[in-house]
Amino acid sequence: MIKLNAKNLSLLSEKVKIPAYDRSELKTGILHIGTGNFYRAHEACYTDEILNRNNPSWGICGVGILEADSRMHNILKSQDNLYTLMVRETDGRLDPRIIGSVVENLFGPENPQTVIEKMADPDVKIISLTITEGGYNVDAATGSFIMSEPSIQWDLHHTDHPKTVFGYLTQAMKRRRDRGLPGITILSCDNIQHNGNICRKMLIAFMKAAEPGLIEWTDNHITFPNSMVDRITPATMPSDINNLRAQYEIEDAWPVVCEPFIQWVIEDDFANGRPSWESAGVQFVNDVSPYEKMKIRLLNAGHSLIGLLGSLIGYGSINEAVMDPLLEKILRKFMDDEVTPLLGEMEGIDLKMYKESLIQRFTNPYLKDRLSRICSESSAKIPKFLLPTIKEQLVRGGSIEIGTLILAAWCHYLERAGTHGYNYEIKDSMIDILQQGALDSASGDPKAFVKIDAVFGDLVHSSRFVNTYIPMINSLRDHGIKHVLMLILTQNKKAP
Ligand code: CS2
Repeated sequence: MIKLNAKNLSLLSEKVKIPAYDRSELKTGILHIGTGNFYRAHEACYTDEILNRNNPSWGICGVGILEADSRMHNILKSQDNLYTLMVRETDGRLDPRIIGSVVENLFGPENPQTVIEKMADPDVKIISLTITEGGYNVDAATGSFIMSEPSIQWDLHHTDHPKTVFGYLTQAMKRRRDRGLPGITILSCDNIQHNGNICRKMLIAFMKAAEPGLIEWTDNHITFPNSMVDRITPATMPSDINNLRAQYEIEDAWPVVCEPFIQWVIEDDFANGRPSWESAGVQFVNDVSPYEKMKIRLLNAGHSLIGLLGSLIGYGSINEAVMDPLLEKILRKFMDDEVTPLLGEMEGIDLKMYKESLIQRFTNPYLKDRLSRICSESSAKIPKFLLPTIKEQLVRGGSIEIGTLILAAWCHYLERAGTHGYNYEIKDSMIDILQQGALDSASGDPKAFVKIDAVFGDLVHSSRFVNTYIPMINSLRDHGIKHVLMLILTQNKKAP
């Protein structure tokens, strides 16, 4: 068995691709906050590709700012920041490759000043983020920054050891301004439409309270390109670690598994240079909106559909659930009837093919993407992935049936969780509020769940929505998910 680290790279089997560049010559040009699996399968992979083509100024410094990031930090440290990317081809082939683009790793809770100083390093020209949909601290009802959030209040009063990305960025940008450094790009890589604009809006809102004098400098020196990111990256399972050992004799404590598909579309608006990621396949465009809307409303909302409905039926993984003809049909119908009419024409994109490719990607039997991953943090995902579709359809008088079913299924799933026979592993920062709403809705106040303002905003004021939702949740409780699915699918068949 060969422990993965820099010294042992040359000992690995020839079947494993290793970095073709000298990692000791790399400079850190990118600092990335949020060192989870997605970034390791996506940005770090694209960057590894361009480093192979001799671009030594774009090494990455990964930064974890949450306590929960400590395990990743320690593992990467023990492996000289190397890890294995295990690409799962649809025919079962495993294409392992060692990613070398991460050259440093810092852990904020241990040493916040080192992180702030690194962000202010003149060599660092891009700060990229995968801080999850919830990390932007947006109030779903108003679209504004949640100033009352305890960690934000902490950051306002403890500027030396912040907890949130806003506290870190503000302190670092202050140093950059005071030192007369050139601008920098803040590149959001989360699944939010207009992620760059939202990131800017939230940072400025924080600065207004924390450091108002910095806003003008920020406006003149920082760019926030919008971007669309895509690669399905399941949580790593013990069996993945064992596979790597058995098939390749690699001892890697936290490899990443992902699908072969990868896409990144970015607005070409960088304040201080960028890697030539296009040579690795990244698309640079003037306006990313159509791409992000298509991806978030079809893929991510499609995932939530399969995740929540599939959990009610009893499935464990996306591929298993999407093979169920009822779920496949409802997914297709949701994409065609409820999302596609909102997307319009997109130059260079064949929507029909795109949707077909999503079904193919979801059915990859070797990926085993757990429904629990998809359903986690739904309170942050649903407002970004699904509610805009329902709201736009309400305005234009279009169908909201399946979108509403996803919300009713979510309520039913929460209401069942923990009861006998349903061991859903639910991870959600709003779990208590959500579960209370779901339970109240089952015992007398049917609207209680969708009344949760911080998630659904004013949706409950639409009588068309309420009149669709209430029979749906009642029917789920009385007859079960399969019955409701069959009803929707057969009713619509008969419709003219
Ligand atoms: C998923 C995404 O978390 C989720 O709910 O939909 O992580 C999805 O797998 C990625 O966005 C794919 O690019």
